[in-house]
Amino acid sequence: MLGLVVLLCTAALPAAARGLPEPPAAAGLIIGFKDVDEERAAREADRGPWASEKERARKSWDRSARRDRERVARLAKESGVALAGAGEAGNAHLLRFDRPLKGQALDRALRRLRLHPEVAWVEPNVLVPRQQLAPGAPDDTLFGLQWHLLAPDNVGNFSGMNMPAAWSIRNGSPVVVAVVDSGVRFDHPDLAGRLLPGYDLVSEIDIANDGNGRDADASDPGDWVSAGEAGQGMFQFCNASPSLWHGTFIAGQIAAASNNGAGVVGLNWGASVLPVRVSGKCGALVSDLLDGLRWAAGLPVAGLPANTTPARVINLSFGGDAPCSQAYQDTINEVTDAGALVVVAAGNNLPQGNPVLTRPADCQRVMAVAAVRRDGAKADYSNFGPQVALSAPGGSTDSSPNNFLVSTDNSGSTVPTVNSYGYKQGTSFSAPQAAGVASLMLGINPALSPAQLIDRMKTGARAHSFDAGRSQCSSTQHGVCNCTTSTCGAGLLDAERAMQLAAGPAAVIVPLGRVEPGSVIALDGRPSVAITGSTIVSHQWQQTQGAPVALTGASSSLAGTTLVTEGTYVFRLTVVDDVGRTGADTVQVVAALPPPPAGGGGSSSLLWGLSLWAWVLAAAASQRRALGRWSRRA
Ligand SMILES: [Ca+2]
Ligand SMILES: [Ca+2]
Ligand SMILES: [Ca+2]
Repeated sequence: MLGLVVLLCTAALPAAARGLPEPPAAAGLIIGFKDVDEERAAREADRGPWASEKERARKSWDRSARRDRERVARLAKESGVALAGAGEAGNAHLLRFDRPLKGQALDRALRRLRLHPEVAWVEPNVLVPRQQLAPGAPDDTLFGLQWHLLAPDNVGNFSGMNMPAAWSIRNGSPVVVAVVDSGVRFDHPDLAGRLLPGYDLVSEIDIANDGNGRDADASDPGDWVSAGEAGQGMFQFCNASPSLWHGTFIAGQIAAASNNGAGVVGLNWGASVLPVRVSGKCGALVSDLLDGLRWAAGLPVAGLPANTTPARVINLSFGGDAPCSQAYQDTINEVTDAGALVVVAAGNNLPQGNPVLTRPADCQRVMAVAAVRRDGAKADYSNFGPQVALSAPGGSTDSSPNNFLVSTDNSGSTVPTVNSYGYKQGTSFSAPQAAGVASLMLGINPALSPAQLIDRMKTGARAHSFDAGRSQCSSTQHGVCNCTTSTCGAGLLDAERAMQLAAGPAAVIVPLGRVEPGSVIALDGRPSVAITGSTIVSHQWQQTQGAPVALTGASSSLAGTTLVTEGTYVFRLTVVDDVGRTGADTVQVVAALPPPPAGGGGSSSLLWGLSLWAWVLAAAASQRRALGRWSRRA
């Protein structure tokens, strides 16, 4: 009852009192006539010689406009609307009020004209405000060095990600992006306001370097390896190295404070970075890394508080020297099923000289990102292979001039000192490009699943560059080479195209797991959604894998079938919205007898997630030299 009273009171209040923007006053009405103007139609049809036609068309327009003004005046009089004058509004007709009208007076005039039998439609003639300043050129002082954000010019900059055009669609989406990495420098001024607390999951004190195991402080204390530590004990395979501030750099790439007059620009000006610290000195334990993935996605991890800000996108810039394992794949499956896209680095030629993908880049359902140089060539360090989704700028020292990526950094070579900006290269830094763009897409269409994000980013990718002077990437040509769709993914990441493709409907299917053979299953696509303002008008199911089965209700949101034989089945749902945009997704179901009782324990050995830094370390010296050159150039 109270609600009803309040509602009615609210409705009776003027817009301004309700906190709504008041509708603007109208200077007149724009009117469309129901009948086609015969003279204008004749003018369109009758086309004489070019020179005389222009003159004839002008006279014809004047003639019909004069008559139309008389008609507007007559309509105004017949409708009882005071008229100051009549004119044109493009191809439509204009009725000028003798004074601006708003509120009820405007409503009355609109209604009266609409009721006239000769009027097809009426709209108020209002002032259109100036467009808000396009965020095409943020004022961050280092934006000029962020070549990889610019539109491609197809001359020197082939791999620019087209961010200014993407930002004109939307420059900020309040999406949580986890950076599962070395932690962050919370006090970096260009990350102010962009960081969630996150968590520190580094369990071994020697690796953690913060004096304890897992704790709530995800700040990066530095991950240097001293000459005395290198090659000893747990650091057996590590060389001496300075601290790298890896997570801080990636956090800035994704979500640095943008258009704040300082430092660098992030990809998503509204994202929150969830720092999930899993690595310290020498890298990360696989166990910490996989726990970190789970926690990032909001899944429970024993001994840790619940993550109240689960990530929709997870950036994982790690690699290893082993193929994807069940542990990785199972965790990735669960994280993906929880709705988080796992974006991974393709790897930096690990194992040495071998460009094939290793875990997690070769795992299923992740988005593996290879690195290209500014000219679009595969960066010499980047691994590649058929599992790569697409390529994005990763910086390069081997081109002339150097084209590193610039982002938030720290000057400390051991413990943190001055927060600064640094220059790096690696697939560690091509993956965050895709993570940032994915987070922007989720702001437009939060219903997009990880698979749909990958699919749409691949669809929107631009063609790889080609230079006749370079070899095609292959098992024997894996330095700087020409990418193809079978080596470096669907193409070059294009943020504008990806954002445009985000707006279609999202096919959403209720997940199916494992069933026993003979089970009747429901294929449920009812959660599918169109973006705001559209509706889904059709559903279509089809089988894409497994022994053929008959589907019932294949053209409805809820279909069904019986899985008679054991095996893996995949079904695809395609939805179409009312303006013809499509979205699709697949669901996998395994028909299998229950497994026998498990026996024996798995080996939970100290597997190392060999971080990609091993390679970064090797390049550290040249980076520092190059940084000097940049400093002089800048
Ligand atoms: Ca700790
Ligand atoms: Ca800590
Ligand atoms: Ca900035």
